[in-house]
Amino acid sequence: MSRLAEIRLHRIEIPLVRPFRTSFGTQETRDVLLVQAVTQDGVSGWAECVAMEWPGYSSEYVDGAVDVLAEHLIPVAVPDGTLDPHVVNRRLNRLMGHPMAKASLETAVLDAWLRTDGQSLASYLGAVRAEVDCGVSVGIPVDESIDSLLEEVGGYVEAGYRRVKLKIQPGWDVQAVRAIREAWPAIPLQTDANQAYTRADGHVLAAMDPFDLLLVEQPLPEDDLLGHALLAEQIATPVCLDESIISVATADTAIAFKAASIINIKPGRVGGYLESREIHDLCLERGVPVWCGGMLETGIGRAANVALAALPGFTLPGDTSASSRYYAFDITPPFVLDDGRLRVPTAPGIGVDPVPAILDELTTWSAVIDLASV
Ligand code: OSB
Ligand code: MG
Repeated sequence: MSRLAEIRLHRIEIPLVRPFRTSFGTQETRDVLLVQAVTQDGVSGWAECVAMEWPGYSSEYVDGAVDVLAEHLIPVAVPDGTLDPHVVNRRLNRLMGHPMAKASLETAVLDAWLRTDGQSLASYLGAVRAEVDCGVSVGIPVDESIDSLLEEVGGYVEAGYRRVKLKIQPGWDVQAVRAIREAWPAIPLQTDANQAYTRADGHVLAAMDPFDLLLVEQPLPEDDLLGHALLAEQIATPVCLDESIISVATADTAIAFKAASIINIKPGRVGGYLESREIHDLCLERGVPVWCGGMLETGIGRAANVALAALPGFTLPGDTSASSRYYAFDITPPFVLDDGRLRVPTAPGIGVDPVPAILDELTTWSAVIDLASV
C-alpha cells in the first residue's frame, strides 16, 4: 500500500458574511488551519482544524494547533508515512489533549486512505441518507436588538432552514426566544449558552420552557456534569451537551448520570470521525438522539460533517448550514441548501477539494513537513 510522503499545513484567513457573537466572544473572520496529507502517489487527503484563533470555546487555538502538530503529533503518528487511520488514531491516543489538532491530522490521513481506496467517507462511516436536514446557529446580534435578530432569523427561515438555534447568555435569553417563537410559532427552535449560566440560574432556564424548545445546549461549565443533571430535573426543556462531551467515556457518563438526554457530536471536539462514530453508536444503543455540531467550517470541514450527519442516529437537524450562511466565497465549490437539506458528497474520501486559486488567495502561511525528515 502507498504511504504518505509529506504533510502540508495551510493557514488561511476567510471573512464571515456577518460577525458571529456568542457568550464567549465575537468572530468576524476565521483563521483556518488546513491539513493536507500527500501520498507517494500524489493523492491528497484534506482536513480542517476547527480550533479558533483564541481559546474561547476550548483550550485549543490555532497557533497551539500548528505547534503541537509540527512538534509532536506528526512525529508520533506518521513518522513512517502510515496511511492507516486506525494506526494514526492509536498513536495519537498516546498523547494527551489537543483533540482538534489530532482530529485534523487523523482526518487528513483518513481522507487520503479512502481516496486511495475509492470509497466515500459517508459510505465508510455507515451513512444511511443521501441528504441531511440542516439547522442554523444564530449569534447574538452585535447591536443586541430584537429587530436585528428577527431580520436575521427571517432570512434563514426564508432560505428553508429546518431548525433555528439561538445563542443565549444571561440578559439575552427569554426575550429573544419569546420574540422568535411569536414570529414563527411552529419552527423547531433550540438554544445554546456555551457554558454561560450557573447552577443558580435554573429559574431563568425554566422560564424558557413554555416556548417549546427542542433542547438547551451546554448551559453550564463543561466540567459540571452534576450541575447539568440537577438542572435537567428543574426544567422541562431537554439538556444537550456540547463542550462537556470529549470522548465515548464522557458521553457514557453523561448519559448514565442523566446530565444529557441529547448529544451534540462535533468531530474536532472529540478527536475525529472515528471517535465520533463510536459516540454515535453508543448513543444509538442508549436511545439518545444526536446531531452534528459545527465550528463555522469551510467546505472542507463541512463535507466531512455532512457525511457524519448521514448516520442513522443523527435524528435532529445539525449546525450543518450552507456555505453562504458563513462565507461569500467558500474554499470549495459551495454547499447549497435544497429544501432545507444538504446533499451528502459521494466522491471518494470527503468528496471535495479546495479550489486552488481561492486557497492561494486566502493563504497567510504554509509549511511542508517532509516525513523523511521527522
Ligand atoms: O457552540 O456550537 C457551538 C461555533 C463556534 C464555536 C462553538 C459553536 C459554534 C456554533 C456555530 O454554534 C455552528 C455552525 O454553524 O458551524
Ligand atoms: Mg454549542
